[in-house]
Amino acid sequence: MFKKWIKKIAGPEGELKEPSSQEPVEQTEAEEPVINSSAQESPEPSDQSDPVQEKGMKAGTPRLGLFKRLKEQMGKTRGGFVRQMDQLLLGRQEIDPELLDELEELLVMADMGVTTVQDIFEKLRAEVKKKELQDPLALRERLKEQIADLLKVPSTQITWTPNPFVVLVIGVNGVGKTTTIAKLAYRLKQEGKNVLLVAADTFRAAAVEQLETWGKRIHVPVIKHSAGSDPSAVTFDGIEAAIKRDVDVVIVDTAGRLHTKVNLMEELKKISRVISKKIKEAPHEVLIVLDATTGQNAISQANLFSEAVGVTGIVLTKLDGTAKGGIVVSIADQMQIPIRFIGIGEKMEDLRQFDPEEFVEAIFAEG
Ligand SMILES: Nc1nc2c(ncn2[C@@H]2O[C@H](COP(=O)(O)OP(=O)(O)OP(=O)(O)O)[C@@H](O)[C@H]2O)c(=O)[nH]1
Ligand SMILES: [Mg+2]
Repeated sequence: MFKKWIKKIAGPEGELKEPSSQEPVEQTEAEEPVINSSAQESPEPSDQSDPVQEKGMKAGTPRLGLFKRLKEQMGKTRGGFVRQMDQLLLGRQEIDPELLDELEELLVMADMGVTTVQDIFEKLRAEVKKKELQDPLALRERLKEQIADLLKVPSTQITWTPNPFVVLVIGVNGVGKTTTIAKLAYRLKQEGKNVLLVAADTFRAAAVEQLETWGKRIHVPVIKHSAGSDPSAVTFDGIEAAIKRDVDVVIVDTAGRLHTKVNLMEELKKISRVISKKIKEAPHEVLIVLDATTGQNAISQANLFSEAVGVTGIVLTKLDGTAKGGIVVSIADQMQIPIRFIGIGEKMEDLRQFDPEEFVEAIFAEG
């Protein structure tokens, strides 16, 4: 019986999702960056309507509703492993070894990662043995605390200075890089920052167009070249434009897939080098975007990208789409790279600064 529902909530092992819009094309040999190449900028939008009212961006949520929205959007995780955990604990008078075993299995199935879960339960079992933990409710509280602790990876906040502050966004195809960039740009703009986007995903025409469309919607300029051109060249022009225009934050969008993975990493290294040539200490932030619905796969992706370019922060998207929100814990524990933002939906404000306490409260909340 237990095994049956555990399978039901866990679902099949998450495979990498192929985005429908992406057609594989031959990768062209990367050229050396061209100084003063014909950088094009998307025209200033003539449409001055409220960007949040545009298609795909529903009206804003009042500030007070932020926690409520987080809780709602994490509904799948709460309804998934958290509810199953509560069903296990409900009605039990004491903590017996079977309960601990079943809970442990549940957390592994919720993508929390075998090593992470083992570490948690080693501590819990020791506390039970010493009679520090006596009843299932106290166990639930302790588990919540432990998860919150694991999520608190020591980190400094993003400073967004010096300016232009360069953010390089990387990750495999379809994880939500471009959408995240739009949400982040929107957020920074709301804070009064002058933002510039660079369309360095020149792999397919649709990618440049997608970023341009977002740029128009949120009224943020986009530096682009034509599709198929050298991503490093457009990056070079983007950084140059950012310096010239006194931009506060410049965000570089990159391709998620080229001909082979090796080439993608080489390309990213090259983009990063081009940025540092213009601004020595840049990119100031290298954000890897990971899709929560791909489960443990996300960890191997993060490792792969980290080896190639020094990742400084993680964005975990599509947390609204998984019953196995435990992946957050696994990533924080195993990567030891701060989770900067989480994507919890398709609205503009659904990119949240990651707050471990708030996150744990939201998934463990009643109702
Ligand atoms: N539900 C949900 N969907 C999201 C979230 N973030 C991104 N998406 C969706 O994921 C899909 C892919 O997003 P993109 O931003 O195009 O992904 P990408 O990484 O830029 O993809 P490539 O350019 O192909 O490498 C889109 O349909 C987005 O709307 C999120 O937090 N929640
Ligand atoms: Mg993209």
